[in-house]
Amino acid sequence: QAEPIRVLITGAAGQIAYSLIYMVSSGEVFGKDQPIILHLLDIPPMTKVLEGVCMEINDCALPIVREVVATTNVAEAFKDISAAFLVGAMPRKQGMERKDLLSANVRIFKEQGQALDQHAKKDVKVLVVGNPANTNALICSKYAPSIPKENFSAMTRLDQNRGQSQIAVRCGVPITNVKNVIIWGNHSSTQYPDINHAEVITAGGDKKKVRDAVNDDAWLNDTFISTVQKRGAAVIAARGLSSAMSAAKAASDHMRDWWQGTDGRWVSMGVFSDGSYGTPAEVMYSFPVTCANKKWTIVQGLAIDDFSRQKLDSTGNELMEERGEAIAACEA
Ligand code: NAX
Repeated sequence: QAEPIRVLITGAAGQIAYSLIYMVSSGEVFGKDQPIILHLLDIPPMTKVLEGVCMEINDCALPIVREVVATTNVAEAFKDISAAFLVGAMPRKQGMERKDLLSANVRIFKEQGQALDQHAKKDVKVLVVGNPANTNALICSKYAPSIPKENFSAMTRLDQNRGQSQIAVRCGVPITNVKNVIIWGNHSSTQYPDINHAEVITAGGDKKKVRDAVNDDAWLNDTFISTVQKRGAAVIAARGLSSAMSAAKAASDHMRDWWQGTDGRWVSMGVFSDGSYGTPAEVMYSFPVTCANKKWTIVQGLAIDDFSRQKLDSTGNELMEERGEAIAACEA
């Protein structure tokens, strides 16, 4: 049998982790035959909650979980890990400006980047979920120079799943009939959910471009985009809490596809931009990618019309601004 791998989940006492821990521990992500040693990190005030989570992990009687290392010590948490879900971050408090939140969080990700550099395996795969996810991932990579930049990513899969689900409902087909919805740019309200290259197998069994199948440009160019962009706020308004089950599902989809490959399917991941599609280089920009052999490759050659161009640029500009603010906060 395979040797166990060490998998870190930070923010382990929080609400996303509460769903994510089970998804990872059930074999969904790394495979049913891959034993894991779970590393769980949270901050000292959450020690007791973390103990409760550990009790429940034991009580789940999970065959692939060989050991649980629950800790508030960063070095111990990052030691010899092969994969990391960086979920833990400071939530926005009342009266806090976006800038204050950004500088508090990027400092957490600076420290965790340094810990990755010193303690993790050099081929570790890092998924940043904690917001601002793209910029946190960038900072993490900057402070972990011994680990390849390609090993860092930010989560926009929840936005992709939200977009695909909106199209599936609108067309009255199962979610598996919808392919290649793209999220470009930042995981924020400037993200661009793009259906221009997406396809659907219609209820009648025909394969069509989503634009032709839906046949309602006003809905696609306006309602669809803003519904996906504002879905997080809609969930908070309804539930009184932010998205957690769907965020955990998206995190496990993201890591599973990276680890096990996509078989040619496109998925969206925030990755280190090489300037493809005229995007700013040196930011973590969400692109359509395919994954094979634990590596992602940006899908190339897609036509970008004027409407899309403007949206790709505006989310890229926001990432450049965040990058400047984040680097200044880390060097202050
Ligand atoms: P919770 O507040 O329920 O949990 C966060 C946990 O992180 C807490 O237990 C907290 O103590 C811990 N934490 C704080 N600082 C830490 C540190 N330095 N090291 C380790 N743990 C630390 O939040 P939850 O709903 O789980 O959301 C977590 C993060 O995901 C937030 O930043 C949130 O904004 C972000 N999200 C990102 C999404 C994405 O698509 N990229 C979508 C969902 C979610 O909103």
